[in-house]
Amino acid sequence: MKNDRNSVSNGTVVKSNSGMNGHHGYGHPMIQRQPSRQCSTEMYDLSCKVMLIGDSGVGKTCLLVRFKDGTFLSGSFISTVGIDFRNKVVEVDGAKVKLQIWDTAGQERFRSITRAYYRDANALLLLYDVTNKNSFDNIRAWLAEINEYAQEDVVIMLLGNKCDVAGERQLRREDGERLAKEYGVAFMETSAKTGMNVELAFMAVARDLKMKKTRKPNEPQFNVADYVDQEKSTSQCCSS
Ligand SMILES: Nc1nc2c(ncn2[C@@H]2O[C@H](COP(=O)(O)OP(=O)(O)OP(=O)(O)O)[C@@H](O)[C@H]2O)c(=O)[nH]1
Ligand SMILES: [Mg+2]
Repeated sequence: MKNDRNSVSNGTVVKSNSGMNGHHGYGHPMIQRQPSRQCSTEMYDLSCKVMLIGDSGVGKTCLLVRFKDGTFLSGSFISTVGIDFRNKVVEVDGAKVKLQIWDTAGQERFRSITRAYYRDANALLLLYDVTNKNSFDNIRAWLAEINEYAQEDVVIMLLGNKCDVAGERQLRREDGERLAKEYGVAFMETSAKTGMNVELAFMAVARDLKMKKTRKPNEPQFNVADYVDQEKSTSQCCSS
């Protein structure tokens, strides 16, 4: 079992000259954060890099905060600058899996920075906002980026976020399901506000990694898309 004692438990990496502030106190964007004094002592068996990607405003940072801290960032929207990460160790069938979760800036001007991180990612959570058709229409372009820059065996999960918003919904759940099927990726609707399916999205990624690492040659492959279809909740998500 590995020990995280000597590594940075969280950090900010930014290569831009933007003068904007970082997101919700997640570190000043202009400063490469120094190794944290409060190092994690958490032990783990496996570690996995997960990236949150998608248009600006779809809820990537909120999804990470919900998963990491169990809270929702309401109020005024502060767009992420550059790229930032947080670690969380979760347990899958008795094994401790460290998820290193990279929160990227959705704004176009940061695209070249975030691209540089794709090739190290084991899993990509690709978000759109169910109340914003444009963010959904851009998913094909995001998938093309993934195809170009990410590892071939990267796990991709399409997430329709903000499914708690009923009135302003512009996309039906079926729209997301259809697109995911076309590209052969896992899909579910999520809400960083209510927490719906948030834990599942990250746990499915952790499980996939663990299964890949521990699978014996004669055992069937773990299918993450089937797994989330069985486990996901659809009750609060109305398809208008
Ligand atoms: N109702 C609702 N609002 C959400 C949800 N997730 C995020 N929001 C709101 O959407 C806005 C944008 O959220 P962020 O998480 O900052 O968006 P982002 O994808 O990180 O944006 P960039 O950092 O610019 O790429 C904020 O005002 C959030 O409060 C959700 O699940 N439901
Ligand atoms: Mg953000």
